Amino acid sequence: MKKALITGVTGQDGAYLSELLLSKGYEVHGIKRRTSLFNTDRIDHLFQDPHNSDGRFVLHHGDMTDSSSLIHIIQKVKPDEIYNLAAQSHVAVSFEEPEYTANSDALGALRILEAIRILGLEKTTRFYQASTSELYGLVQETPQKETTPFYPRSPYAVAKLYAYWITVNYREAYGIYACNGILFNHESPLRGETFVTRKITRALARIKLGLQECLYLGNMDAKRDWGHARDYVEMQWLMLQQNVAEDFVIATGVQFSVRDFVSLAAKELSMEIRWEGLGEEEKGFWVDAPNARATPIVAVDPRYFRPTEVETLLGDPTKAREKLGWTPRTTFAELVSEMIREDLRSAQRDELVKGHGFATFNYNE
Ligand code: NDP
Ligand code: GDR
Repeated sequence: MKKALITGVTGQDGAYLSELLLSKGYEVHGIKRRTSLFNTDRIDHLFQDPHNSDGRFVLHHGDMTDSSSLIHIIQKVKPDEIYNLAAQSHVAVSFEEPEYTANSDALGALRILEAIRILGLEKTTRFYQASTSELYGLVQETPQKETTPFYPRSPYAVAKLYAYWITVNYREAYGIYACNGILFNHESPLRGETFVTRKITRALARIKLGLQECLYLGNMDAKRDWGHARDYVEMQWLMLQQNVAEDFVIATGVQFSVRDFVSLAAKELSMEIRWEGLGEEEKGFWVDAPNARATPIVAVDPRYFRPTEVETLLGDPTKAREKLGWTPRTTFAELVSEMIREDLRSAQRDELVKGHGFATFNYNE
C-alpha cells in the first residue's frame, strides 16, 4: 500500500486529493495545524474513529513554520509521495501578512525538501509543490505556458516564486523527484468563502432568500481561467506517477471576468443583473419581477482593490494534455451551476434555522 502525506489537508484541494488517493487504495496522512475549533469540515466524511478503523486516513498536528514537526512526521510516516498544498493562500491577505506568508509558503516548501534530504529519502519520496498562475502576475505572454517568464505581483506570489525555484533546485542538486504544478484558479463548493467565486455564489444564494442585502466586490474586470478542483487534484497525482519529474501548467484554456461569473451565477438563480454605471460607481440591480428592487444587489467596495492587481490570466495546458493525457472535465457553466446549487442548499438551511428563531452566520469579507 502506497503512503501519501498531504500538507494543507483541511483545505479545498487537500479534501479532494485525500478522497482521490483513498479511492486509489493509498494510506493517506494529513498535516493539520492546531486550531481552537476542529476545522475539519471538508474532510469529516473521510475521517474514521482511530479507535475502531483500519486507519487509512490519519491526521498529524504540524505547521509549515515549524521544521521540527515536519521532520518528525516525515520520519514517522516515510511517505512515498508528499503533496505540499499548505499555504497562506489568499493573495489580498498576503499584503497584510507578508512575513508570515513568506514563512509558510516559501520557507515551508524548503523545510519539507530539507526534511526529505536530512532523512535520506531523496530516492524514495516524491514531492509535489502547489505552484500557481499568480507567478505570471503582470503577464509577459498570452496564453501562459511553462516557458512564460514570471512577474509576481503580491507577497503571496513572490513567496510562491521562491517555493517554485527551490523545488527545481532540489530536483537538480539532489536528484529528488520533485515537481511543480503551475495550477490556474480552481474552484468548487469547498472553496474558501473569501475567494471571489465562492463569495459570489454564497452571497447571491443568500440574497435570493432574503438573508443578505448586497454583495460587495472589488475589481470586477479581472479575468481568470477557472477550473474545477476535483479535476485538478487528479493532475497533482498524475505528475508524481511519471518516469521523470517535470513542471506542468494546469488550466482550462478559457477565460472569464469576475463580472461574467456574477452574471452567470445570478442566471442560475433566475436573477438578472442589469449592470449600471462605470468603475467605482458601478452597481448591479436585481430586476427579477415581481420582486424588482431599487437598491443594488452588487456594488463595488474599493476596500477589495489590491495594491497591485493581476488583471488577466489564461493558461495553455498543451503540455499536460500531450504528456499526461489530461483534459479538464468540468466546464465553466457546470462549475458555476454546482457551486450555486450547493450554496443555495446551505442558504436554505440557514433560512430554516432563522425561521426557528436561531441566529445565523452572517460574516462577509
Ligand atoms: P486553501 O486555502 O483552501 O487551503 C490551504 C491549506 O493550508 C489549509 O489546510 C490550511 O489550514 C493550510 N495551512 C495554511 N497555513 C498553514 C501552516 N502554517 N501550517 C500548516 N498548514 C497550513 O487552499 P487550496 O486548497 O485552494 O490550495 C491548495 C494549494 O494550492 C495552496 O498552496 C495554494 O496556494 C495553491 N494554489 C491554489 C489554487 C487555487 O485556485 N485553489 C491555484 C494555484 C495554487 P487551515 O485549514 O488551518 O487554514
Ligand atoms: P486569486 O483569487 O487572487 O486569483 O488567487 P481570488 O478569488 O481571491 O481573486 C480573483 C480575482 O477577483 C478579484 N476580486 C475579488 N477577489 C476577492 N477575493 N474578493 C473580492 O471581493 C473581489 N472582487 C474582485 C481579485 O482582485 C482577483 O483579481 C487564487 C488563490 O487560490 C491563490 O492561492 C491561487 O494561487 C490563485 O488563485 C491561482
